[in-house]
Amino acid sequence: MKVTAIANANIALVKYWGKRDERRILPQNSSISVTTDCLSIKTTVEFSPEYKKDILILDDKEFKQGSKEYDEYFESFLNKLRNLAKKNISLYRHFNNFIRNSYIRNKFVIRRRTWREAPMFVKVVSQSNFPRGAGLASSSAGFAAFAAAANKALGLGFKNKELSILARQGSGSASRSIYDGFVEWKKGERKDGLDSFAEQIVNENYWPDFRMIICLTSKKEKKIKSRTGMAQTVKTSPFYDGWLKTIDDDLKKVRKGIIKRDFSLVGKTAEENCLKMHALMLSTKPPIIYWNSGTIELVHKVIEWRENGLECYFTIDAGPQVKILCLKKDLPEILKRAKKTAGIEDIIVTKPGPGPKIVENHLF
Ligand code: 2P0
Repeated sequence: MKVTAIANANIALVKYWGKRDERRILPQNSSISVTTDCLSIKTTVEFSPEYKKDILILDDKEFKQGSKEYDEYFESFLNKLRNLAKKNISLYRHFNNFIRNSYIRNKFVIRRRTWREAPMFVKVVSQSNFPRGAGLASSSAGFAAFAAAANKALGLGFKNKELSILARQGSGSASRSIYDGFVEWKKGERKDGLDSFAEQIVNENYWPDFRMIICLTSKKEKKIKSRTGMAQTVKTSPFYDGWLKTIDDDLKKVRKGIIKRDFSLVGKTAEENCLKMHALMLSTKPPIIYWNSGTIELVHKVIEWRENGLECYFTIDAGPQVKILCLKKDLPEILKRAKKTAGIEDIIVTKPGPGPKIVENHLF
């Protein structure tokens, strides 16, 4: 069965940077994000015994089995899906039908394999409407769309909690893109990761005045992937324990700020949390410096505008892009000023947006 899903990237207000279990993708700390309404990835998946290998095409680029990216990002996720499929009864019928039909078609006797023995490969084609791998949380949207489509294609029947656990095993931040609005990924305590999933704090309509202005200072793919960078940080930053000690307080403030729609509390805490994460990156050996001159220019501007009475805050992820947090009433003025700032290549305005959707028009 061919299924297509669309999911949106989320931007963290309290960041995830470091794993306690790299294989299961279990984080060192909980995190909070807002799902965007416009950074979207559309993904079509089809599992079929007719495919002789996995075929993965992301933004027109094929990721071949055996390549570094395939091994690092897809192999274990695809095997996970195959294992889930084997446990699934509805697939039994699908495979038996396939085998019966091919028997009738070919008019020769085939050994009646059980569905458990049948090879199960997948074709995945995915298109994003924003640059991948540039610090815009593309893996959050990518794996959320992939998980949502696979859930339907394999008839898994997962609800949000299980879907969040599944998406997490593709990419940690994808666990949060399963929901609309403001979302918290609870780190969990269990070794098997069954209590490490995201939950919604409030839905996409709860705080209609919340805005994020995404200022792109470079569309190039970053040199250090988040996965590699965060592992190196956990191993080498002398500040990592200090970071973990402050997280509960940041989570509490951002959660409370969201529920009370207290923009100052959310903005101030998110900015401080982002700077702490970048202090970790800078203190990693070898250092991870995602910022460029446009990033620094905008950071200074946001602080200056705020000091002069225009309330706004910044957050920056694993890349050079600056996301300015503001309220709807201040959007036109901040946009005008951001456009005049040196080093900005493009600007995208976003607000709290929806979770994954299944759609009819497939990519192949
Ligand atoms: C976040 N980032 O909370 C943080 C802030 C980047 C900076 O989640 O290894 O791509 O696939 O779990 O999810 C980027 O990490 O890493 C990330 P994996 P992921 O949004």
